[in-house]
Amino acid sequence: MRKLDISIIGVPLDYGQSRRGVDMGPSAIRYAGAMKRLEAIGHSLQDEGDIQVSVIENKNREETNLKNLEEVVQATSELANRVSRVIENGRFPLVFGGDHSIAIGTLAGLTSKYKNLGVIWYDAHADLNTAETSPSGNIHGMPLAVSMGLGHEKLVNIFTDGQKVKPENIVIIGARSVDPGERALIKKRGIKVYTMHEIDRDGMSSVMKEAIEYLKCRNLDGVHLSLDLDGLDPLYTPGVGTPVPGGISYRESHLAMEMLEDSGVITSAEFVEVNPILDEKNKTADVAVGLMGSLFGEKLL
Ligand code: HAR
Ligand code: MN
Ligand code: MN
Ligand code: MN
Repeated sequence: MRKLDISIIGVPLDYGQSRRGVDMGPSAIRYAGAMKRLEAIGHSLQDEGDIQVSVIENKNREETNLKNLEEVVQATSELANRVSRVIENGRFPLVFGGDHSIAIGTLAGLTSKYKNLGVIWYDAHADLNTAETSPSGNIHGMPLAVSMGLGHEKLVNIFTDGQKVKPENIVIIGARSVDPGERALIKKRGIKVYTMHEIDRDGMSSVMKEAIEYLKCRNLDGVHLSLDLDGLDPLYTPGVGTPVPGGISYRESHLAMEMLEDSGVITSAEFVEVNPILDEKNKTADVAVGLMGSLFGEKLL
């Protein structure tokens, strides 16, 4: 098992969507014992604290249907800087959200080291909308498109200009709520997607085996895991803003994390969309920390 020097970064951002409470996600995940859990496995942990998230006073806000654009730009820019510093110090970035728009910053910061980065997007949603295709204007439905270089220029040009991740280096797992514009983009760019259909039909073991093989064939210098807790069925993770029934089970998710750990491919990770206000006794944060345990090498025996 790899012994890692892990740096935790909290991002209490809730401006990428419309429900309050997800800004308390980092606290909930810390409270659920993330540090102790990973230290017990043998890793060395450092908590870098939270990114400052501010309301931007800007009387001249541009006309756009993107909600809270300036706030998301500010927070994700700072996150990108922080992530790049963490990897420059040879440490493993582990980011706690916050809504999924934070991935714009995480992926941007990772480009300071990884020039051919792979991404596993564990999510009920594809998060491939742009201002033109978004049904909601919520930026948390856009981070994967932004990272491919598609969307508002202020988001696309965070940290460095343009594309951060190549479409063929992306694998989406658990999708079951995909908008028409996202479907078109998946087809056009040939993004690899394992929907709930493939997970039901072939089983998580086969899906993860294929996904890992697929990424290993791409000559990647790193693989980022972006885990949206709504990827799991709301039965297991009720504390999320946009629950979608028919999701990945608790055991399937642990198996997925265990297989990623066995593969040794993951070089950074983030856990997002934990909303303690919508949760049942911190259940969702507890599940998040359990999954981290499996991802970082906790064994049953
Ligand atoms: N696709 C919808 C939109 O763009 C919903 C996005 C959802 N939520 C997330 N992201 N939690 O995974 O508005
Ligand atoms: Mn808030
Ligand atoms: Mn998401
Ligand atoms: Mn989602």
